[in-house]
Amino acid sequence: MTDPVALARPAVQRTSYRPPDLALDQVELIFDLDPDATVVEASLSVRRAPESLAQPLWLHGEQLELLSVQIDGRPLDRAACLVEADGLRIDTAGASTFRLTLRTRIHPRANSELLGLYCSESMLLTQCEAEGFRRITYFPDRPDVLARYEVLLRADRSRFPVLLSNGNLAGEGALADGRHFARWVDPHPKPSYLFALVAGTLQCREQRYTTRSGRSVLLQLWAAAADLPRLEHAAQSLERAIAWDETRFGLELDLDRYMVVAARDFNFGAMENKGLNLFSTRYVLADAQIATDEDFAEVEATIAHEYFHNWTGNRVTCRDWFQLCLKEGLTVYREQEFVHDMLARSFEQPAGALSARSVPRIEAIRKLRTDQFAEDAGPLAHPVRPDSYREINNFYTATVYEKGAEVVRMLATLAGPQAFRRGFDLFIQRHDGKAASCEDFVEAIAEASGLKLDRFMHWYGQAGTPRVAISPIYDAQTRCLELGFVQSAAPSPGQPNKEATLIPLEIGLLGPDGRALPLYTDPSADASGATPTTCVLALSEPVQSMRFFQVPPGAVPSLLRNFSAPVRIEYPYDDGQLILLARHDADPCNRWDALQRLMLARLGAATDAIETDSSPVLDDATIALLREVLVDAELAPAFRELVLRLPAESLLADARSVVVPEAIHLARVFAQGQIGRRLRADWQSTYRTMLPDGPYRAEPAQAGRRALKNLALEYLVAGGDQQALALVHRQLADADNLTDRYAALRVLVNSASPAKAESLLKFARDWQGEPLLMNKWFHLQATSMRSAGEPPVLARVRMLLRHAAYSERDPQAVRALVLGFCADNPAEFHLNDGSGYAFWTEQVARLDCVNPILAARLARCLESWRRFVPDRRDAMRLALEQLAARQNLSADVREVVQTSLDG
Ligand code: B3K
Ligand code: ZN
Repeated sequence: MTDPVALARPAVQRTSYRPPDLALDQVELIFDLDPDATVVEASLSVRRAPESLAQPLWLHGEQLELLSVQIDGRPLDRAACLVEADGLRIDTAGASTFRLTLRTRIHPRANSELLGLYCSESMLLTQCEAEGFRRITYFPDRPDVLARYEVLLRADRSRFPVLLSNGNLAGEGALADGRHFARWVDPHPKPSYLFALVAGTLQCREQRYTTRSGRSVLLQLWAAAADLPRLEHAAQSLERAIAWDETRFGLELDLDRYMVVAARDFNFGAMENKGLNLFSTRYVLADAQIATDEDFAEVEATIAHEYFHNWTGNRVTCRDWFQLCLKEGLTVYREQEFVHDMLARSFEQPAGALSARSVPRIEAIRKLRTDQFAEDAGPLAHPVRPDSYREINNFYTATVYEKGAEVVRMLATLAGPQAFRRGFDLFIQRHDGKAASCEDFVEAIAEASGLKLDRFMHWYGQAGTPRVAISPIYDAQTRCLELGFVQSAAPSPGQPNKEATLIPLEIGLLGPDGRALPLYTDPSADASGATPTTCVLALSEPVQSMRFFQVPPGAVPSLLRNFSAPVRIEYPYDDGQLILLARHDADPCNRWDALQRLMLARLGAATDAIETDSSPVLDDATIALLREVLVDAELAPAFRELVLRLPAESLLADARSVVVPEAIHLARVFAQGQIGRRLRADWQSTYRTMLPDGPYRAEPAQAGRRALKNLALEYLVAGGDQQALALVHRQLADADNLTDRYAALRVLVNSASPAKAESLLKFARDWQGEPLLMNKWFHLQATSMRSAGEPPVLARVRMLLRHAAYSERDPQAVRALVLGFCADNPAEFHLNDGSGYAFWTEQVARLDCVNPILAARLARCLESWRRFVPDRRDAMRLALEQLAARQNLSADVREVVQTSLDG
């Protein structure tokens, strides 16, 4: 539905924050649930701030039908209430404490935005973050108003046998006319965005967990009956997450009951509602037939993420939505640490362990560089803590989440583990049960560590990715290496000038033989002692330098180890130095990074060649280096797979001054073919060596072997190996798991094989009753590569829009098919006939009438239009302008489109 206030809505400014003018001691909610018309009675125990008494009371509210208002049990005169488009103004005649009772009617079935109370299949459920509670009842719907909630749910028992809300079950029973009730009491004060209810036909898998203080907690995971066996992995992940938070952060589960519910229609991955997490099925259900290894990992990480919010987000919440990164950045950081520790547990033996453990970190770095660096360089760039927004839903971004996590990681690096933990504890202790700001967090870390963090605050306030240019001066006589550092940041929308910030830069030095050198920062240092081989420099000036002594000629610096800050490093590495780092760096992240740099340079040169109609080449030295990695049994298979997988087209685009999508695509296809063909024998033996040693297990070591095996398959087919297609078909037929089946199907679909149509049909026939698999099937086709003579991928996408398993009301299906095509298939989306942009305009406009949050996500696919070759640039600008000219755009889409054009 189009938001009628979209055009009028002014931007919200961070500096305009005012504390709430009321407090709520208690909130009682009664729901008479019905998909067509639900009646909500909300009783709020209000205490108004003395200075606000002369003003009418303001409550947020949207799309509500107001039935009645009472104050202290007395009906309020209609004249004392003014219903506005975005809320309700009530004249409370100067009363300071009173009980306000509001009855409203809402229409869950008509709610296609999936914000507030809505229907998913036969279920009723809620999504309130960020501002969805105001679509349930009139309320001070802001995160700094915390209250205790008691909830009474009433519904028809046969249609809604299960009735859930936050907290503990305080009673349930039968009512007249086949109806029943459940009463839930949440002992912990919470903001309205953490409210949740679920009603439907669900079953649960339950277990008990004893916390470290000896409390027994009931853990329940709810899903449709048929999905019950698919909750095992999530249940085990939840137990691991609870235990980890106790040992690693000293945080215990504070509830008697903790519930997780799987729902098909959900706008995001999951939601951390207090004691009642809601999950999109994709992020909670897993078994070998419906989930890939990646999905298993994502389920574990998401279960953990939502659980960790119980403290970072729920017990300590955000003062206002500008502080979103306070809960999201910190929780992503905690999630990443959890994933790392779980992996370290499964790779305890030394062979390949270091490289195996580094895989999630490298994945995180790659994601940040691909998604967040691009966001930071475009018109929608915003600081980790934005300064203004029109629609907060548009700010659940890679910057707030992923860069937000890097900001927390930098604090941990600067403070060191013990001081960071002391600061974290201080933050929790000080703000428990309250709403906090980013300053509160940084102050706690500063206090516990003694660090001076004033300059560090620029990380919260400045958009854009800082650059650190590093230049070496080596004096052979004194054996002194001086590194000069210049930090800078390009202007970003609304921020023409940037200040120097505090950057932790972890570095090491490699001798010409690849050995780690001790870092002597003092000329008279005694070379006999144990001197560290890695250190963290804290850069805080625009220009500064650092000297290292007793450095042999030919030493090579390893910079930004473990990606210690979200910056771009510029250093005049030559190929020989990169090869040295790729072979020997003690930091696996930098080994990977050195190879990335080499491959980006080679692919850049190949793109140049294609753009100028000459023949691309790939030199023997690069091929030889890739081979070394491929056959190095000391390295974990998962690490080798990461290193050997070519950078995505979107990352290659980031390195171009002008993006010509088809040239980038052809360059990547060329390199893939070369690497496949010239290393054919090695890929063949890798495929054989990596074959499974037994039935499928979703555990990291096996998953790593599968990943490398499937990469081998991809390269073999790309290299034109005639027998490889037979391997693909065999794997497709014999696989006992989705990872292998899906990988084989992908390779086949991206090949020129005429058998692909039949295999695609078979997959759909076999799995038509499984929405999760049908979405994968959509995504695979939407992101597929076209062979010579085939029609454009868009023709297939348009056909699939009419498939019975596709619905534009289902966010997962839309993400798989429409967003899959527009965001993850640059070569086909940016065809120079403009067909992709016409499709985009049409789909954004359609979706905006159904689900503006999702439409706004799709709208972002043109944000980097300015970077493209003129014909595409102009076509994209035109598409954006056409969309902007439409009258009834939602606030969500309008903000994205307008900012893309203006910025
Ligand atoms: N907090 C939710 C995301 C809600 C998105 C609202 N626009 C999930 C998470 O980050 O854990
Ligand atoms: Zn989160």
